[in-house]
Amino acid sequence: MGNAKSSAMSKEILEDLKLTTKFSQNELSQWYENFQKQCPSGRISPEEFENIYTRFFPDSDAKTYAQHVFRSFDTNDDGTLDFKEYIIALHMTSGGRTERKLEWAFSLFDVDKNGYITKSEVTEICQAIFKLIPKDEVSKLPKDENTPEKRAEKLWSFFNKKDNERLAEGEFIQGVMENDSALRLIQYEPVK
Ligand SMILES: [Ca+2]
Ligand SMILES: [Ca+2]
Repeated sequence: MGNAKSSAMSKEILEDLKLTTKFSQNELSQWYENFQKQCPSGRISPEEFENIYTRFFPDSDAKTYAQHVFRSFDTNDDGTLDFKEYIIALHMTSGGRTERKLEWAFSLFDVDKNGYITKSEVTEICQAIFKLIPKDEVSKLPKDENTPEKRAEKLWSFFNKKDNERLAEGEFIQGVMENDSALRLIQYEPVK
């Protein structure tokens, strides 16, 4: 474990992460060490990522959602997550309604990464979110959001767009900022 060479983070990456996240040098070094232990190759594969999600959602099917999240974290599109992508993802997804988190949510919904969200992309993510929800919770959902299609319909209605129109990042963030229901519908928080 005490291999100084493999656990030392490159200075460049560390400086970059200190600038782009709110994490301290200590925190970053600590996480890097953990990351190295769990992931000696230094890269997380889609399968490893799915396994992490599956552990968090043992009563439902987290695979599809994990694939979407993976895509949104893999900013350089090389099919793996490196430490930097992982930490930036961690930074972006923590916190309730920060602009960063919503920027990330936008990239989650922008399935084809073209800079806009369509209603069919919203439906696709709602389908993935639905698979995360355990069956007994689905039965307790409000009538107008108890299927992926209804959830997508309701979410889309907050953005004042026609079905064939598309949504830019600023419009998405503003819409979610202004609506607690939209904020709730873009994510799934397990009942604790
Ligand atoms: Ca990558
Ligand atoms: Ca898109």
